[in-house]
Amino acid sequence: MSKPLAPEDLARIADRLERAERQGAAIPKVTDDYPGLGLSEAYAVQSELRRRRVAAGERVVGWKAGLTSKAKMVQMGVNVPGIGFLTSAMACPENSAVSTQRLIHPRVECEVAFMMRDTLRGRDCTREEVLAATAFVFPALEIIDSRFAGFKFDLHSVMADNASSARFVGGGRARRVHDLDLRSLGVVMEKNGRIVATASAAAVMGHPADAVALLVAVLADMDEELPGGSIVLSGGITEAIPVAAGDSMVARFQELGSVSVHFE
Ligand code: 0L1
Ligand code: MG
Repeated sequence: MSKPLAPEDLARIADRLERAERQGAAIPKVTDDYPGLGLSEAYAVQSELRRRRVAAGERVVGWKAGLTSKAKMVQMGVNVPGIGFLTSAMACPENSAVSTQRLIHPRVECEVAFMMRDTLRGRDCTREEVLAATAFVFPALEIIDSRFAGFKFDLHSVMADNASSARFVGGGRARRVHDLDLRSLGVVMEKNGRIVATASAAAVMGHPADAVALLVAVLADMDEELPGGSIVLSGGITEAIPVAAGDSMVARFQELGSVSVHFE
């Protein structure tokens, strides 16, 4: 077992990640310099990044589960899901133009988003509890942007990096969960009018609500809860699609309509 990192080391890692994000410049993954970084220390760095963003005036508007589908795990070579926070500064309007200027190597994921009505807490949260606490679901695109060179990392590095969170877009139609079978929802991803991926939402842990339950359990490990009023992104259904300035992405969901974004 390696020695725990000192608080100054965790602050230094947060400094590096914050600078990389602000400057849009990649850095080596955290474990290259801190091979002993544990998972709880990685989440402590993530919490420090969250604290700094809130201190700078951003609001935490929700959370995301990441690496929740086989396609994503295979793409990234990481086989354990994790979570990240979402702030008001990351939210982009439906069909808006997102600047790539401050992004390093953005990729787009299509996800089922949950709007929570009730607060959830605890390590044993179930799919049924998630569905009962959900006000509605809607389709979303998440724009991820690893701060690490070559988009290459391990689980601990990427969780310190807030699970590669960068921007997100909600759109389509809000639907009540009890009017849908979330497992069998099909989605088609298009880049510049061409189909680049298709899948069903069951790809996310068998049911996207299970990803929300997992997120609640990870929050419980940090002595935190998922507050009512939070947005939750349940994880990329297909692999993430690389984008650059000039590209347009659309995800067309069965039952939920479509959500789109452009890059400039
Ligand atoms: O939202 C995600 O699934 C991303 C989690 C972190 C891994 C990645 O950057 O692909
Ligand atoms: Mg995602």
